[in-house]
Amino acid sequence: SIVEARLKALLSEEGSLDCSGAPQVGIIMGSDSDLPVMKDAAKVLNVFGVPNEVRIVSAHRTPELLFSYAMNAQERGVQVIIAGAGGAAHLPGMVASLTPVPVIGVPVRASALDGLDSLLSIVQMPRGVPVATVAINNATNAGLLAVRMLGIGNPDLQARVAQYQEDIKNDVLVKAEKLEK
Ligand code: RP5
Repeated sequence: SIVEARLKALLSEEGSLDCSGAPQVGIIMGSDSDLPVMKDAAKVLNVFGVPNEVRIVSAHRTPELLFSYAMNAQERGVQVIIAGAGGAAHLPGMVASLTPVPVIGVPVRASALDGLDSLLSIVQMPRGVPVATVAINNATNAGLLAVRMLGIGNPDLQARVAQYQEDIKNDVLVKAEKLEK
């Protein structure tokens, strides 16, 4: 599809690995204009070797698709859904209302309000329907949170998360050391 081709192009620019297999994580977004932000979630999952799929599913423009995606995700083996949207960002909350699968919301900076609209739309879910909301445009953290969730039942994956934490720590320490010299 056009979306897959665009995503592949965006990922290959940054040298990401391809990751196949039945998707454990679904990455969905309201529009292809969200792809430049949301590709970071796919990038993280690919680096950690977690099979994932990327789909455009709009709460407002394709509500029937939203229903069928959310209602079929669990039986298709999807264990975590990452949903990004901008503006009146109903996608993560609507998906969370239709599936028992945990949903991570990414507020995309898409409109005149600098992403605050998306953040508040996603984070202010009413009691009973949780969406784990990450920072504005931070699809990387959404990917990392999904990996941590899957790591609960997968010691190898959890070990890779711990290694990643070591790596980012060492990265800071090396930079700090350079600065001192
Ligand atoms: C939302 O509206 C999408 O998630 C996107 O962030 C925003 C703008 O969409 P486009 O007009 O660029 O398609 O539904």
